[in-house]
Amino acid sequence: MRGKNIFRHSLYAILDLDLPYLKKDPFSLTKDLICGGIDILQLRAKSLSGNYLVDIGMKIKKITKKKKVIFIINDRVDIAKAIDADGVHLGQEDLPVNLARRILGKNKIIGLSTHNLYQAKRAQLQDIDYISVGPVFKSPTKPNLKPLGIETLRKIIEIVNLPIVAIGGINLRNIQLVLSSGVESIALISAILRTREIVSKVKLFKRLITNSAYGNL
Ligand code: 3NM
Repeated sequence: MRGKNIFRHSLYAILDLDLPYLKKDPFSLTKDLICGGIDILQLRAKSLSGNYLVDIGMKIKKITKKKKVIFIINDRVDIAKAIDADGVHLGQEDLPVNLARRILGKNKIIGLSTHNLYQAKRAQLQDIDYISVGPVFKSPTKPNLKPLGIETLRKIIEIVNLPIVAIGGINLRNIQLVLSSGVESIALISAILRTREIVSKVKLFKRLITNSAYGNL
């Protein structure tokens, strides 16, 4: 799974179980997101206990595996290892990348959050598979983070030689601008989860991403 550019033109959904507005249980949400056409699913649940997260994670993994959707666990390298997820996504303050790599092995995906050009450049020195860059715009999910803006995203794409996932405040009004930067992947939370029409919303985003791959911007 590592090595190929699995991020190119992908839709990366983040299912954060701590969000207050989720309309369904995690498994129905996973099925809806997959039915809409996501390529990658990240599970986040900062407030959940380890055993609960393992239980939910194992059930979600069964669903993603059957549909060939990549399944990433946020932050918890132990849980990713325990349930044999496809990889882990680390923040700047989480376990160091080299330790996560030692635990997960060379075939798993490791992603790292970056929030500026310095962090993105430094990420290239580490054994990782992709970086997220954000928040590009003001994010309803993380309203306290200062947006870095589309120009900084463009600069990072130009300079950094790693697959890049754009994140933060991306919605139907601004996605074309983000796609025009040439970014590999688009990560979404509120734009696809704060709705009752998850399947149709995801389909819409996926179509825009696919169209951009064929130059129909
Ligand atoms: N990480 P929404 S922004 C989880 O900048 C997350 O690293 C960010 O949610 C970063 O699509 C963010 O609702 C929230 O803005 C993204």
